[in-house]
Formats: sequence, structure tokens, C-alpha cells
Amino acid sequence: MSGSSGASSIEQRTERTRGFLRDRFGMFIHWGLYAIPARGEWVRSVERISAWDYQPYFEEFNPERYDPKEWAKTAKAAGMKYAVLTAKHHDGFCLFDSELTDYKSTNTKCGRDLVREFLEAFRAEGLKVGLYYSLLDWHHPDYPGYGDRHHPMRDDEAYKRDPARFDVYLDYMHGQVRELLTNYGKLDIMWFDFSYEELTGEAWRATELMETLRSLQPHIIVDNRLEGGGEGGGSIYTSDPTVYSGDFASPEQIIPPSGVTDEDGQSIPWEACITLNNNWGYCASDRAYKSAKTVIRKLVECVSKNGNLLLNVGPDAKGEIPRESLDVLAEVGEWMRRNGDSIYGCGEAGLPKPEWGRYTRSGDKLYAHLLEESVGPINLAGLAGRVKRARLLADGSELILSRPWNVGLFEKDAFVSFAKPEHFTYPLPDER
Ligand code: FUL
Repeated sequence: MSGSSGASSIEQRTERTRGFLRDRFGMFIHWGLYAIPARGEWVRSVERISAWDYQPYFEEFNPERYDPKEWAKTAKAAGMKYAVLTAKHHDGFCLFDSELTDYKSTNTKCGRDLVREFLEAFRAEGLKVGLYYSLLDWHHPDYPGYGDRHHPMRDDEAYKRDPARFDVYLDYMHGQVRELLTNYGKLDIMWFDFSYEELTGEAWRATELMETLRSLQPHIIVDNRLEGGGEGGGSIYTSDPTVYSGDFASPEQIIPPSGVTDEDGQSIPWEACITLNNNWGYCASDRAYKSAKTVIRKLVECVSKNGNLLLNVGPDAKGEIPRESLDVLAEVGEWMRRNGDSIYGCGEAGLPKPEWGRYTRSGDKLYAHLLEESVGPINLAGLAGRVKRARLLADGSELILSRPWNVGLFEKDAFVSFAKPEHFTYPLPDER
């Protein structure tokens, strides 16, 4: 970004993201008009629904059971430390009271500023708050059509003959971001989505937007999708401060095999965003929910590679988080209550991945997450003589170190249960 020197810009990023990286686990909430057709948040584009045919959802929208206090309690009980709500998704519908459009929740039957209520409720539970804001906008008359899939209703040729129109859209987009940063108190995260190869970075006036952001909310952290990640990827991450890069990388539906590093091989902040079933927005027919066990494994995997997990829920048209999601989150929360020490403030252990699972680590505490079924003692390869104590994290009970580097698991089923990662305390080489 212009005006910032290399080292200081990276240091500032490190400073800004410190708390975020300690938190490790957050809730993503995709919610909007698309909850009514209930076929996912891309429904308008995928099914090529005209503005006319999408309008009834706006007329009808009335989420009577929207109770963000309940959502916040759910997130907190799941062990999540922050949440990110879609203030506007690609369909352009605003869940906040923007002065720049009539296409907003306050103009629907419910008449409520859904973003404001979300922020108040989540803050009251002590959670950090973020807003997702779509750079794309299928509703705005001056947003370009980028191919049929993305905006079926636009005539690209006519649009191309009038380039000033894109600036009209950008003024609107920048103006809305300014509203969100000005009218809603302190935000912790701004989650932009997303760029195309050809519509990226300065095409969004990214430097200007970032300057606005930083001037209004210096501590806010921003994902990397203002630039060239390509669809759903946001994968470019560079430590070159002359190139806009955001504060954290945002791999989508994947956990990068070796975490995320910059071109010098340094670990950089990242957050994997993952759906609970196969859709972000509510999809009534999608019953492919992940089990709590799968979610926990993904969370452990992220943390073991220095990453966060932003786990999505898609509330329905009435404002309720689907029952299946609630059940999974409750189970994850139960695990987090007993094992959260192996997640919060933890990161990569600096050891090779063991064959039986994963390590996470915080200071001199090494957490061994037994993810594979094992029939006997587990081998702590390379730790001979370095383990001082071994305890079952869930209940604090002692585990027998059968040899200096082996741990015998005598507790019934301890070795098969993902819900019982063991933690080992040992002096690290430089602390011995
Ligand atoms: C993508 C979007 O197109 C999806 O709808 C979703 O919001 C996901 C998190 O990012 O790029």
C-alpha cells in the first residue's frame, strides 16, 4: 500500500492480527433474501432469476424469529470468539440501514436494522464482530455484468460503452463501507468478497478504500479478497507492502496443506472459511452436515498450521439457525469447553506431523490431538527426554510415560477419541 514502509507495515499487521489469531474460531453467518428461495446464496445468478422475479423475496422478507442474542449465545457456547455477518452479499440486499439505497432490511416488512442488532448482541456476549461486504452487486444498476453466470440481466456491450458507470458503482460501494465503519461502532473485522482476475485491486480503488478503512477504524483487520484471489480464493498473499494484500489470507473450503506463508516462507495470518453443509446461504434440501467430529478435526488442523477456522451457518428465512447446525455447534462447544486450551492462543508446534494425529502448541505446552485410532502407546517421535509430564487435557488426569518418548494410554478409549486430545508439558530446547 502506498505510503507504508515494508517492515513497519508487516509489524503493524502482526500487531493488528495478534488477538484475532489467539481467538482461532469464529462464526460466519450468511443471511439475506436468498434464505427464502432456500437454494443457496447464489440462487439468483445460478438460476438466472430476473430482478422482477427476485423482487417478491424483498416484499416478503420478514424474519420474525431473528434473535441475534440467541445466535450470539450459540456462537459463544460453541467456543467461538468472533462472528462475521453478511452486511451485503452478491445480490446487493443490505442488512443495514444504508442511506445510499432503498434495497435494505429496514425497508422490508421487518423494518429492522439486522446488522445493528447483530453487532449489539454479539458484543454483549463479549464476542468480536466483523462484517462481510460483497464487492459484487447484482442489484446495483451500475455494476457490470461479468458473464452470464455472474449477472445474467446485464448487457455487457452497452455497459462497456459507458465506463463512467463503474465509478458510480464504486462511489456507492465505498460510501456503504464508510457507513458501516462510521455508524456501527468499533468493528474488528472487515471481510470483503471477492475479486476476479480482471476486476481486482485498484479496479476497486483498493488503496483508497483501505485508507478510508484505516482512517476510520485503525485496528480493524481485513481479509485479502480486495485483490486478485480469483473466485472464492483470495489466495494471493504477499508481504510486499507496495501491493495491497490485506491482513489475512482467506482460503475457502480448504485447509492449505502447509498453512499459508509469504514468498519468504514466513507464516502469515490466515483463516479458512468452511461451510457446515455444502452451502453458505440457507439451502433447505442440503442435509450434508458435517459431524462435530469433522468440525473439530478441521479446527485442530487449522490451528496446527497457525490458522483460524471461520465456520459458517446459514439461518433460514425466519431468522433461525438450522437445527442440524445447532446440534453440531453444541457438540463442538462441549469439546471446546474441555479442550479449548489446545486451541486458543495455540499454533504450530514446530514438530513433524505425527502419524497418529496433530500437534498444537502454546509456549511450553504441547497438545497431542489423537485423530487416528491407535492400538497401543503413541510415539512422541523426537521428544525423547524432553517430556516432563503428560496429562489428559479433558480431565487433567495423568498419562503414563512408558519410556521418555512414549506415552501409554491406559484410559479406556482415550486413544480413539478425538474428543480427548492429550497434552504434554515438556521443556523446549531453548528453555531447558
Ligand atoms: C465466495 C462467495 O461467492 C460465496 O457466496 C461465499 O460468500 C464465500 C464465503 O465467498 O466467494
